[in-house]
Amino acid sequence: DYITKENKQAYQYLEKQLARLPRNEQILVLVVDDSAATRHHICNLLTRHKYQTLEAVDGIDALKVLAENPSIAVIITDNEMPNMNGDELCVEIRRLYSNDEKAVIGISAYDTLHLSTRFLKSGADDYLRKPFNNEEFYCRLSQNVDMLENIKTIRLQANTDYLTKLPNRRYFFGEANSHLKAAKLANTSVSLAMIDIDHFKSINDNYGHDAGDEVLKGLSQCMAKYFEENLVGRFGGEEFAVYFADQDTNESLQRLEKFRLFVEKHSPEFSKDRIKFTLSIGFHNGPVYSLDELIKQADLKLYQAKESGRNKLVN
Ligand code: GH3
Ligand code: MG
Ligand code: MG
Ligand code: MG
Ligand code: MG
Repeated sequence: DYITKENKQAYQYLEKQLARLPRNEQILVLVVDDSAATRHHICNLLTRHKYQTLEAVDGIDALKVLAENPSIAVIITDNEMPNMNGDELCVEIRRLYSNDEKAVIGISAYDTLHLSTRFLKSGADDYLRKPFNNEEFYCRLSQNVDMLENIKTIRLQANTDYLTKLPNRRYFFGEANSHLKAAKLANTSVSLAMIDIDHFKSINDNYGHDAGDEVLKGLSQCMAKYFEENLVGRFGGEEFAVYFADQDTNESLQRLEKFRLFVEKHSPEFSKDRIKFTLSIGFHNGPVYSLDELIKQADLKLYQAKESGRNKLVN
């Protein structure tokens, strides 16, 4: 009996490490194989480590199951199947879903025709040859899941303003620009508001930079709720933008005015120093401009709001 007590403990530890229970329960894996026995074998391995599983009997079936279950993160596919081979399925999956969203692992017993290369060239992220070692299976799967999660995290961080957790300027521009393109084609008009805190510098000067940060965070939370149906972004220090897609102009203006009045009244609730502040807002609606032009126009109105006494909405 070569399994000593220490070995056994180490092995159990490894098993636990690999299982990563709380995470795996949230990972949905699609197993594609024309052999029911193989499907069941792989699904058993997956459920042993708490992964969620779905099955498909061939490529056509796999594409249908994928369309019905957008949360599938990993696809494990056989190669030799009726209708569509595994590498053909990979090509089709990559036409529909990027490597950032879904990982594909090819599995096959026959590797005479450089199948691993074909799989990888067709868009698979990894390849396993049958019969495979279970630990290698878990490791490769886990690495692919890690990769998907890292990409998700990096993308979220790249799009989010660290202080306020609002979408940042980069994300705002990307989203607004793609909507603007569509609006241009549809010949619809779009609106944008620039929102700027009045005399924010004096908040920093009087209460300190941390208090200023608290105000920015509080206001941002409120803004995210108030404009949850629109695109909100932090543009710069104490300057925010709201892009109104497909919303009636009067409705947008009413919402902004309501928000301005809410902040005027409730701003002390945003910080423990109960700092009172107000907002100036510039709004522009027009037939489709470029985003830069739209921002320029809204900025001009914001400037007018500042010049004419602040704490107001100019459109
Ligand atoms: P106005 O009414 O004309 O907008 O005046 P203002 O004081 O609000 O505008 P100004 O542009 O003069 O000052 C903005 C200040 O915002 C200056 C800068 O130090 C501060 N600021 C920028 N980013 C941050 C931040 O992340 N945290 C804090 N606490 N302050 C910031
Ligand atoms: Mg097969
Ligand atoms: Mg300001
Ligand atoms: Mg200023
Ligand atoms: Mg400013």
